[in-house]
Amino acid sequence: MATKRFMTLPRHILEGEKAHPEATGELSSILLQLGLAAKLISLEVNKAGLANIIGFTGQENVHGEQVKKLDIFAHEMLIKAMDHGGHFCVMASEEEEDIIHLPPNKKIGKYVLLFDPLDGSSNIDANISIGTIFSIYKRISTGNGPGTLEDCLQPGYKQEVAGYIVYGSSTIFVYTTGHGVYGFTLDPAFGEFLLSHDNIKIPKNGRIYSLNEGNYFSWPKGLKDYIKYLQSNYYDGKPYQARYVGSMVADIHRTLLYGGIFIYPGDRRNPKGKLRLCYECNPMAFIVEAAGGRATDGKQRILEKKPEALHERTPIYIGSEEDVLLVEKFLRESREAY
Ligand code: AHM
Ligand code: MG
Repeated sequence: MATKRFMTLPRHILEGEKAHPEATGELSSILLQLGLAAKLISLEVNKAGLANIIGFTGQENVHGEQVKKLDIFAHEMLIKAMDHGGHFCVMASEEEEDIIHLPPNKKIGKYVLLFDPLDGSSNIDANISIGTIFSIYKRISTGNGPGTLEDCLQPGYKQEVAGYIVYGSSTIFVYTTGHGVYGFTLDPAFGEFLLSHDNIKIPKNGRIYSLNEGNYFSWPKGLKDYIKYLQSNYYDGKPYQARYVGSMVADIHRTLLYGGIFIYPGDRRNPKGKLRLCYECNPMAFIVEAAGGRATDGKQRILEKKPEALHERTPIYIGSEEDVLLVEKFLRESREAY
C-alpha cells in the first residue's frame, strides 16, 4: 500500500522500462514528456474561469497578454512539449487539417504521435470534464527523413501506447502499452501524478448505457431495439441507467471503471457517426481492449479498420465485452445498414 501511494507516473514508467531490457527508453521519455504537457494543460484548464480565457481567441487577459481558446492552447502546448525530444518523425492533431512536420532544426525519430488536444471542448464553458487523447505508433516509412501521411494512417492495433488525460473533479492520466491499463491522479499540492488505478479491468458487463438519445429517430433499427431492450429489462434487479456527459474522455473513463457501454453510432444523417477513428476511437479502443473490453463499429473491430484519411469518422460501440456483443447481435438481426 505504501508503495502504491508513492508510485508516481515517472517511477511507474521507469520501472516498466526496466522490466523490458530490450527497451531503448524512448517510449518512457515520450510518456514523461506527455505527463508534463498534461500538467500544464491541466493548470490552464483549472484557471480558465479566472483568467477569463474561456471561449475567446485573440483577446487580452487581465495581464494584457494575448489569450487563446483552451483547445488551441492545448494543441500548441502538446506540439511544443513533444517536438524537441528527437523521438517523432511526424505528428497529427484533431485541431489541424494536415499532418504536422517537425521544425527543420529538430532531430527526427522513429515514432508517430496523434492527438486530440482537448476533446469535448464545447463543454468548457459549463465547467464539464474534458480531456486529451493520444496515440503513439512506430513509423512505417523508410529512411530518417520526415514522416508521411501513411505513418499516421495505420490501423489501431499497431499502436505502441495510447492514453488520455481527463480534466475533471481531479486530473487523471490513463495509459497503456497494450498490457495493463494504469491511471494516475494529479496531486495538486505535490504537482505529481500518483498511481490511483492499478491495472484497470473493465467489468464483463455493466448497468450503464451512454449515448446521445436526442438522435433516436435517426438511429438504425437494431440500436433502437437494443436500447428499448435495456429499458424494459433489469440489471441485477435494478433498471439500467442512462449516463451521457457528452465528453468522450469522461464517458469512456466512467465506462472503464464501472462497466457498461458507450455508443456513438452511425445514423441516417451521419452514417459514419461523429467521432474520429485516428484521434478518438483508436486510442480508446486500444485502452478498453487492454482492460478486457471490446470496441467495434457495430460489425468490425475498431483496431482493425485501416484509416483512409486523417479526420475519418467511424461509428463506435465500446465498453464491457458482453454489452458490446449484445448490441452487435441486435444490429446484425435487424440487418439495417449503418
Ligand atoms: P469534439 O472533438 O469536437 O470535442 O467532439 C467530440 C465530442 C465527444 O467528446 C463526445 O463524445 C461527442 O462529441 C458528443 O457529441 P454530441 O454532442 O453529438 O452527443
Ligand atoms: Mg475530439
